[in-house]
Amino acid sequence: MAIAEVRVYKVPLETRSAYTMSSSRVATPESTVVEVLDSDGLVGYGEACMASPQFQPAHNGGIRTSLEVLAPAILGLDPLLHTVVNAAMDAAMTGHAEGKAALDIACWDLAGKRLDKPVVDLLGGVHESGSEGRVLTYHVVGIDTPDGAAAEAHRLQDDGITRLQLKAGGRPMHEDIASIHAVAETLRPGTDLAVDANRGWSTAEAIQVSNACADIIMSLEQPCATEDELWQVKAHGNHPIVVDENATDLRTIARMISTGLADGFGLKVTRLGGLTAMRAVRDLCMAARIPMSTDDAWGGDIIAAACVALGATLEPQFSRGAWIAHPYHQQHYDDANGPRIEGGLVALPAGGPGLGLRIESGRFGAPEAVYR
Ligand code: 0XW
Ligand code: MG
Repeated sequence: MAIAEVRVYKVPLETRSAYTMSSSRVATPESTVVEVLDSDGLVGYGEACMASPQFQPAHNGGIRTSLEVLAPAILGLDPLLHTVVNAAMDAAMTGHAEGKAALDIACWDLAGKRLDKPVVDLLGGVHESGSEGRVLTYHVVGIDTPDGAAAEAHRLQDDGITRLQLKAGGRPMHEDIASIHAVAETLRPGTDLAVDANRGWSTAEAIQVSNACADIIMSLEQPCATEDELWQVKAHGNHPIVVDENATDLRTIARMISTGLADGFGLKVTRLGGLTAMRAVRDLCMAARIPMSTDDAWGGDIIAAACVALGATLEPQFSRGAWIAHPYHQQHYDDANGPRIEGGLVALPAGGPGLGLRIESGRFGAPEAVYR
């Protein structure tokens, strides 16, 4: 069976609760959903969605525009041949990992449906010490006052969350330090804290924050904008470094591991180019015993299902969690099976083979573009 048609949809995901990062406040990102149909009419779903134009060098309108080149490049190919599909996309266009990721994820969904297998099994299967396919997640505590951040941290831990990511940066450093201490005082045994500045601090600020919080067990996620700056913080700070926005590809990630810069990664499926590319990164991180997350910038049930499927294959000791945007937009493409957080975990969608979602035809309205 060959890829016969690609349909592209624009899906607004209105943020229902405030979501602030050092660089931006998330409003209503417009997700890109793709349907990839094979010659039998079987449909695979993929998705890519940026939270804001500032988070990383990608833009939701640009993702849909990149598909003008990428979609025709995969027509006629066998969607099970992931290496062939990705090679064709790379030959057609340099970069634009997010558009490639949407098509790659759709091919994994289509392959699972064709083989009557869940994507998690095609990726290697649920790790034997996992929680029966329920995957650890982490939850964000947005930029807020110390009292507000502490109250949210308490609420989330009451709900069973054991991984907190506190946003920081974009404001006077002393405000960040106060919020970090306030949240740290709420931490219960077993709750892990990452402080994520999303590139927002200077090296001096990051080092001063780390020194002011030297007694707090936490990690610093992407404190500064560049790899060189992360090295400075690594050398003069007191906390493990988690690399997110700078972790753009396998070669870079391999270097960050071999040189000892990264103590962990915040990895985005679409920034790496999809499940095919992220599977290789997963294997490297597991072999190197470096914890990683399996998440994305934003998005709906499709990208969430892809993140959870990959997250379920991680050795739990090295899983930083699979983050999903659902708590912030509260929308589902599949009301019954769409991923949601319960007790700090996310269950694998149980709607059937592939990503496990059952999405009704016409769910996304009229396509923005059709390639056949
Ligand atoms: C928390 N996320 C996965 C969602 C936001 O887009 C930012 C990102 C992160 O880890 O920085
Ligand atoms: Mg991050």
